[in-house]
Amino acid sequence: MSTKPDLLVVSPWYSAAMAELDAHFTVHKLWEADDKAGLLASIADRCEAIAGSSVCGADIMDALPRAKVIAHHGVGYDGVDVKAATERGIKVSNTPDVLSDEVADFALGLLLATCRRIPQADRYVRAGRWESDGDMPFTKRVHGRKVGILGLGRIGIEIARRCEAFKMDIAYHTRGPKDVPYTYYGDLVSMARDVDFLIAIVPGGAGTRHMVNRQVLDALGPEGVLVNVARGSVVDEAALIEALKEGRLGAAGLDVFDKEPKVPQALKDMTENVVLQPHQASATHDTRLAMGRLVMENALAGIAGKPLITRVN
Ligand code: NAP
Ligand code: 8YV
Repeated sequence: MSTKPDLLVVSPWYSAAMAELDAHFTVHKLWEADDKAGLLASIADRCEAIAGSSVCGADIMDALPRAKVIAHHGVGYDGVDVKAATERGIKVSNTPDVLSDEVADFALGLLLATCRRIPQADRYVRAGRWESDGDMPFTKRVHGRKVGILGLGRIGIEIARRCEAFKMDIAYHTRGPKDVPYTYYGDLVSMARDVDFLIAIVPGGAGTRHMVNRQVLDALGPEGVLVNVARGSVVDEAALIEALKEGRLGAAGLDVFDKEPKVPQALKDMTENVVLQPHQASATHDTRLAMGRLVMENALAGIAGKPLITRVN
């Protein structure tokens, strides 16, 4: 019989990182099990660690009464019922910092792709339109413009540093001002009115739900560009679709959506002013390996009764 501790994996992450779990744990893959209740019941008397990349609710915690730790894959843990975990004495961890540079690189890439219409230009060349129609219509300048960053935490600050390199005038909105050389706005609508680009990078959840609403989108305006690398829930998707359709908002670059992996057909249909990405801001081999290892280290620490490396609750 194995002496390795049991680990329940609710939902998967990068396969190369998950393969490393086997050296330390007896891994139980809930998402693959036909009889999920049966799997949970079979390990209920001994499983002390849970891990996952999406949702973890009280039902799973109650099915594993010996659980000491939930090691979440992702810095955003809005899918984990942290309140329920705390009530049950279960520690929760996430994967901050190791992905900040990656996500910030991607945010700037998405801003450039959206303003300079890089995906559209690729399609233009492939369709032979360069030869038949000549040069593509000109696009929007990025450098030297005004950017508003919604959320200036670990990732937001890295986005701001990259915006500095693009000689931008940088503003931000958070619940309180930070000790940074950028312009603070206590009011998101006012910031949206004053900037060319709005980049969302706040956590998801009830506190930020639909923060980017019709009023904010209208303040950003017909020449404005929204980049969302935060969570789908942060933006009122219906209001966004209307604003784009009616030309009240210029363009949007979106990595995250309300009901992933489903993306509204209306957004898919807008091929000229919208750039869509499959929630991949952190998805490089290096960063996903680092995130996976942090999940593993947190799960091991939790089982050993040691302080978690990146504890949430
Ligand atoms: P963080 O360090 O906790 O920063 C969060 C920032 O948001 C802080 O500046 C915070 O400032 C601000 N904030 C929180 N609640 C707010 C509210 N109600 N109104 C205004 N500002 C608010 O988090 P992070 O590491 O930068 O990550 C941010 C989020 O990015 C994650 O939670 C995740 O949802 C998302 N993310 C997405 C991807 C992707 O693949 N697209 C990858 C990684 C992360 P105050 O506390 O001062 O308000
Ligand atoms: C991942 C993320 O795509 O860290 C986050 O909050 O959104 C992304 O890095 C996600 O967590 C996959 O597990």
